[in-house]
Amino acid sequence: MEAIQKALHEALDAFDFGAPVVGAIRFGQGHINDTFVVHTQPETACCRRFILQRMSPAAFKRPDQLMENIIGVTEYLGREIEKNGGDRARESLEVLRPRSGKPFFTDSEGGAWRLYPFVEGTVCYQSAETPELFAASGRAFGRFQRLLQGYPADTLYETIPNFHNTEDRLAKLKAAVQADALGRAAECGAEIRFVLDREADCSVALSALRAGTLPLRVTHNDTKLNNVLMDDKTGEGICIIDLDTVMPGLSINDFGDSIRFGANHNAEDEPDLTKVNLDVDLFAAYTEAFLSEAGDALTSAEIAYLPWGAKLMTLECGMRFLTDYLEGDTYFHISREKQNLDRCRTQFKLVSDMEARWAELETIVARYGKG
Ligand code: ADP
Ligand code: GN1
Ligand code: MG
Repeated sequence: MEAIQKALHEALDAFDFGAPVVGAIRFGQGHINDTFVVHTQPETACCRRFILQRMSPAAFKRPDQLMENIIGVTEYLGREIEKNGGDRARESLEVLRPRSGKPFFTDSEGGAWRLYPFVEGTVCYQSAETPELFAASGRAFGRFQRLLQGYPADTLYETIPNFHNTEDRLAKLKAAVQADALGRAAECGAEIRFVLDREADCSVALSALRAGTLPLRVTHNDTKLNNVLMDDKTGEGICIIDLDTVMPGLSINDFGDSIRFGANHNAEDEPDLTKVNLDVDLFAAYTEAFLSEAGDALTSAEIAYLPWGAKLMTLECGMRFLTDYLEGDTYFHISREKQNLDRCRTQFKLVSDMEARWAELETIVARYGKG
């Protein structure tokens, strides 16, 4: 039996699902955690589903701190949603504890597992099929940012230190090139050069933070389209998920990571780069929607720096894929050879597009920003 299957069975025994479990299968397209959907069959009601996840040991060294963050944030969000007349069971995640009463279960190999109700009546998209859909995700992430405005940021643990520290990501890439553990650096010459040509860019947002121009906020830090569940009838963004990286950070990064993933029509690992293009109409749709919810909570400097958020999150993510490729694909899940290199290349193609259309991006942001 695969090690994870044994651990999965231990985890299934550790939680009280309130009804017999009839199956548990892998679910979703996340790159980090091991996610399973659990089906149960109550005697009189219809099937209830749950999301059972093993948190990635490669990404998260302190699941205890991570779960403390998530419990704090989801309880706070739940109260804010109720105050605004919303449905907290649908619009926020709820951590379901194991029988032990602890926030998560630890299996015999040390793996850490958590459980959420499956948010029914929702769809998780891998690409922005329409501008309306992308806009709906923008409103959801903008609302998330606004609702967490009053959350005490100093109580949050840094679940991945230096997560969006682009200077540190650059240093890690350089170290991976230097070590060249698998002899892969030679085939990545163009990609390595692409980054080195943009070394100064890696400090733009961090310098603005150090200068006090950009404030630290409570941010999600992983605002991909597939981290928001959309209502299957109305298409509205309902529930923000994947809260592992909620930490103090920059609002422009939350905006930028959504653009990175969503403002083009092809997959993050598309090997044919002629198909990978920044769609400026999608950029505009997201910008308008995000600012309609978060705009009043942001300073004019944060709004002015939004194009930088898009470019830096895309450059940084490409650097992270490249680093992982050079180190032997130990962090991001892969399902085929060179997938991380392909992912890196799509990111750098999008960075080039952003640079070529920079003035348009600034005009769009100015149009929807305040003032
Ligand atoms: P990863 O960090 O690996 O991306 P996620 O927490 O994003 O893990 O979960 C992976 C996928 O599982 C999501 O993209 C989504 O499809 C699905 N998912 C996660 N939580 C829920 C939930 N509570 N209800 C429904 N689907 C969920
Ligand atoms: C990972 O967990 P997931 O698949 O939503 C990663 C993000 C990257 C993204 C690239 C904790 O996101 O930072 O931007 O892959 N999450 C973590 O697709 O490293
Ligand atoms: Mg995810």
